[in-house]
Amino acid sequence: DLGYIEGRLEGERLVIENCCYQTPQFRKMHLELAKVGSGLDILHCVMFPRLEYSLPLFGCDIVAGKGNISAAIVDLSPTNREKTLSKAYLDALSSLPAATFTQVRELPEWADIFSPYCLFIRPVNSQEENLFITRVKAFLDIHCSESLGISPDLPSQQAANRVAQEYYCTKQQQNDKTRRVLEKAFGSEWAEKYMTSVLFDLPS
Ligand code: BLA
Repeated sequence: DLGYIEGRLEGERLVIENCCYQTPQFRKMHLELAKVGSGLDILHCVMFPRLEYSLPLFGCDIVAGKGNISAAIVDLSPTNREKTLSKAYLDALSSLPAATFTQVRELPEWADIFSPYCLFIRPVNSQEENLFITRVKAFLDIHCSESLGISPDLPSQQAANRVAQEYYCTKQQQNDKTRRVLEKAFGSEWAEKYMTSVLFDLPS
């Protein structure tokens, strides 16, 4: 019942649309579009690997105000026992062409879940917006080709993957900027439930 959600935020309409997909490697591929009135659009995407695979977690958030993007973030975040990306990912990511942006944003305190390849920027023109999208596509190309070639882990590794995904979710739930938007429109209880059971949940 969460495919289409409507609430009110400071007199403006908040509309959330959700799509979820699954594959053999991914438990949940979540794409969300949130629109607050006509002035704020948020695109949110997270791919949760199944615990049988020591794959990183792809995450991307784009926050756009009237006419400009204030935040664009993308990462392949390590969610394995070692909390590091595998050599294959590191090799592929380090081989990407350099991408430089005018305004690199500082990550908040809770953000120790991200990899050294995390990109968090405010694009200053359409050229930088396109460069960001090119980067997202490159991350996804790497992620898809690595995911297709991977075999399931031993059970001991799977337990570690769960711990790492739990840690990732706990940290993302500390994002007060996301929480505030949801709280203002739907109340704090609803926001808590949404952040823990829809945005950043784990398999039971
Ligand atoms: C920031 N997230 C934000 C901001 C808003 C939201 C309004 C502030 C933008 C700014 O500072 O310019 C809101 N994001 C939302 C809402 C949803 C959402 C309502 O996803 C509803 C689904 N956030 C993620 C994921 C990542 C992420 C997957 O959901 C990273 C992969 C990151 N968002 C993220 C970070 C910030 C942010 C790091 C900046 C937080 C800060 O500066 O404190």
